[in-house]
Amino acid sequence: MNNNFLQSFLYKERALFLAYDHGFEHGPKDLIGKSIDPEYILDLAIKGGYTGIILQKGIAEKYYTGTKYQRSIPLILKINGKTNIPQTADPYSSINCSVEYAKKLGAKAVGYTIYLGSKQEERMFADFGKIQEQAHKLKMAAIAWIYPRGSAVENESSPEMTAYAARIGLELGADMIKIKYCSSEETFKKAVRAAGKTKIILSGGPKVEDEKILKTIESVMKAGATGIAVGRNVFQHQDPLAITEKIKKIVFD
Ligand code: FBP
Repeated sequence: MNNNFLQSFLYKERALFLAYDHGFEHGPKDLIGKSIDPEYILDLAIKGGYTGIILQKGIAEKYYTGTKYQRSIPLILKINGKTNIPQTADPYSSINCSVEYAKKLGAKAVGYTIYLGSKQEERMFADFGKIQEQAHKLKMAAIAWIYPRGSAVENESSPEMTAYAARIGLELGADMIKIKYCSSEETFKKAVRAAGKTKIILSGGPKVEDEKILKTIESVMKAGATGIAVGRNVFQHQDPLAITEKIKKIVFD
């Protein structure tokens, strides 16, 4: 069964998402300068030509739904989240919004984080199973953030764990899987292959030098990724539009 639920998020069959759920995941310390203001981020996403914006429910309600932004950029509503305050070895990220409500807010996709290898992984597989079916019933895409994390995980970014994350996404029926970088183009290619017909996007990561993030993006695109979801490397940059242009050249050209 093939679906087209991702179509509104693709340009030249590629995806470039601006992630903005860090206020929840890491706290406002990540949102330096103007990036504390959701309208600044939404304007940036539109000016920068991003093909999707990732928000949590409250920001969507107050800044996106029924506004000019809703008419200009498709929304991926992140429907679970956790903070980094408890030092939990085996994390679980709880659901704070239903798929139906995400649809009401104008989302065309929902996003859900799974911590592969956490002692609570089975709860997340069960959650995602229901979310995926509900999303497809409502003609929305189900995007899985899959991050190896937990007391049983020795190396969160090993090539094996990265490919395992990709494969789990395929087997769970995700339309798109957001994974972190592993060591090289070669190893990332294995993850892309493990995901089969499910599209892979890179999760940007903490702010690094321009050259490093651009090289990583180049390497994942060569490995067959569909695109990237980037947050801190753009909105923590001194010139977010300039770095966006450089990223776009790699992703779309
Ligand atoms: P970045 O590009 O800033 O890394 O954003 C991607 C993302 O997945 C966000 O959606 C999320 O807030 C964050 O990374 C979670 O990262 P972690 O769980 O590693 O702290």
